[in-house]
Amino acid sequence: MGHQIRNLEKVIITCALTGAQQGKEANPNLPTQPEEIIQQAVDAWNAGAAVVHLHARDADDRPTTDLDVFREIFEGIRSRCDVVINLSTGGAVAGLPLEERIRVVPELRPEIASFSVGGGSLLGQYDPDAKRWVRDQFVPLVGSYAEMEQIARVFLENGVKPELEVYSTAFLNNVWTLREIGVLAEPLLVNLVTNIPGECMPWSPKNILYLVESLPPNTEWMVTAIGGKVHFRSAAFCMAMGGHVRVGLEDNVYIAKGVLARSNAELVEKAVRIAREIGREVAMPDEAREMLKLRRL
Ligand code: KMH
Ligand code: ZN
Repeated sequence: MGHQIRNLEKVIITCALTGAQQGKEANPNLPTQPEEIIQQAVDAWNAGAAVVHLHARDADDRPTTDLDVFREIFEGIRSRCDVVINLSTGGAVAGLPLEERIRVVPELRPEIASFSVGGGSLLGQYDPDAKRWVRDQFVPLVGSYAEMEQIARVFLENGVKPELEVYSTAFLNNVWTLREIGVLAEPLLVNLVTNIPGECMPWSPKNILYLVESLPPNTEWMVTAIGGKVHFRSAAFCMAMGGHVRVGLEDNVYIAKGVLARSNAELVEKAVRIAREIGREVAMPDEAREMLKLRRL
């Protein structure tokens, strides 16, 4: 019997609104202040996103761990729609300390929060013409396995689903071990982050197939494909494979080659069109809650 294309579950679209890296210099439509982020979260939800992933920025648009800013955004979105909110504990790339970044979990108890399950990555790019490194930055993530386990327990105790950020295949060892210890609530939710120049997996169909086949059973997964070249190619490929999708200005500022996106919602609309064209139905927020077994708010 040939491989039956099983009835694929609905696709959860996550919209990554802001990030901790680029700002309005990359795209003036990238939202950085609370009101903008709240509005673009609602617009992304209206466009079909079941989950919005967000970072906070201070009054000067710099990444911040300030809980009051996160709370203003968190409560602003919740007062206007039922989208699932995934608060970032990221921002290591901006030098924000881990103990500050993790506070959103116990303090705000979002349904989901990101959790980078690795020690760190060297991010950088060599310019052969200029004969120099264009970027050369070590990004520390978690300092020890004991700390990684402790963080996982904080998520578990607060009923917050960790979106496990996997930047390299080696991080998958940690996912399996944390699962074995019993500190990750089923189903696991994994975000395979690809295409950041440096020690991060390059995006390719072969790599995605290998990574997905290396995940624990019953893991819900998506791919972050950084940059306009691979962003929607990845979305189409992952949806065809039965995976979920992440799109957003945090990861890609273009709607098409050389054309800046007008908003996060425009990126979500494109992902929804692709989903429908290949026969995947788009999950509503409550369907995503059911699929991911999120705690009842
Ligand atoms: N910035 C993305 C490449 C996080 O926020 O914790 C990965 C990310 C991690 O979104
Ligand atoms: Zn992020």
